[in-house]
Amino acid sequence: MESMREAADLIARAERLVVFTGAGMSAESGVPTFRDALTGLWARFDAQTLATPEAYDRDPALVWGWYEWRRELVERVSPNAGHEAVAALPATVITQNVDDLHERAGSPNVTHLHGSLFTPRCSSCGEPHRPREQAPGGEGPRTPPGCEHCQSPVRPGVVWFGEQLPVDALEGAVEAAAGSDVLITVGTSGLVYPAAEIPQVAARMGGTVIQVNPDSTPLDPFCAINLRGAAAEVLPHLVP
Ligand code: BV8
Ligand code: ZN
Repeated sequence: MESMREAADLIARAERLVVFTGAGMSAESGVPTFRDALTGLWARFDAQTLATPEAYDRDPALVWGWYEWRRELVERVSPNAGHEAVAALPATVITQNVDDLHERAGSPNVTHLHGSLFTPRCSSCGEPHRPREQAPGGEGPRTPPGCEHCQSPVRPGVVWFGEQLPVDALEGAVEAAAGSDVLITVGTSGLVYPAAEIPQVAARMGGTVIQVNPDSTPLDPFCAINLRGAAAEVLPHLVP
C-alpha cells in the first residue's frame, strides 16, 4: 500500500502528467486484450496475423468482419472505473487502443497511436467512410462497403503490423513523454514498437514512470513504481 500512496502523491504533485494505455485498460469493460485468445470464430486466428495489410488483401471480408465485430462489441460496453479515473486526472492521454472508451469517459484530445475502430476509410483514395446505420452483424466475414468516391473497398482506420504510425500522433506522443515529469503506463505488454518506446522516453528524459499491470512486463526496469493490479481497481486510488 506504501507504493500506492507514494504513486498518488507523485501524481498529485505532477505538473506535466501523461497517461499511456494499452488493451488492459479496456479489459474490465469486457474488451478482449490483444494477447487474449480471440473468442468464437476468431479463435482460429491469431490477432497478429489478422491485423496486417496482407490479411486484408488476401481476405477483405474476413478482416472487415473481424473489425466490425470488434466495433459492435465496443459500442455495447461502457468505460470502466479506470477510464473514469484517467478522465479525472489533468493528464495528456496517449493510447494504443482502437476503442473510444477514454473519450466516452470524458478524456479530451486522446492521442490514438494505432488508429481507431471508428474511422474507416477507403483502401485506395483514403476518403473517410461514413458507416450507414446497419443492424449488428455478429461474427463472421462481411464484404466491406465500397467507397462512395471510387468504389474501392473500405478498410478499418487502424494501424496494422508493418504499417507506419500516424506521424503527428507519434511525434506528439514522444514530445509529451519527453516533457513529462510523471508518466503512468497502464495495461500494456510493452511488446509492440514504436509505441512501447513512449514510457522509455519518459524515463530516459528524467520522468518518473509508474506502471499499473497485474503482470510484469519488459517495461518494469523503466518504472520507478510497479503497481501490480487491474486498471479499474488501482487507478481510482491514484486520483487526488
Ligand atoms: C511499424 C491496431 C514500421 C490494430 C496494433 C516485422 C515486420 C514489420 C514490423 C515489425 C516486424 N517486427 C517487429 C516489427 C514492429 C512491429 C512490432 O512491434 N511487432 C511486435 C509484435 C514485435 N510494429 C509494427 O509493425 C508497427 N509499425 O513498426 O512500422 C514501418 C516503418 C516505416 C515504414 C513502414 C513500416 C505497427 C504496430 C501497430 C500494430 N497495431 N493495433 C488492431 O487493434 O487490430 S497493435 C496491438 O497490439 C494493440 O493496439 C497494442 O498496441 C499492441 C499490444 O497490445 P497491448 O495493448 O499491450 O495489449 P496486450 O494484449 O499485448 O497486453 C495487455 C496487457 O494488459 C498485458 O500486459 C496484461 O497483463 C495487461 N492487463 C490485462 N488485464 C488488465 C491488464 N492491465 C491492467 N488492468 C487489467 N484489467
Ligand atoms: Zn475511394
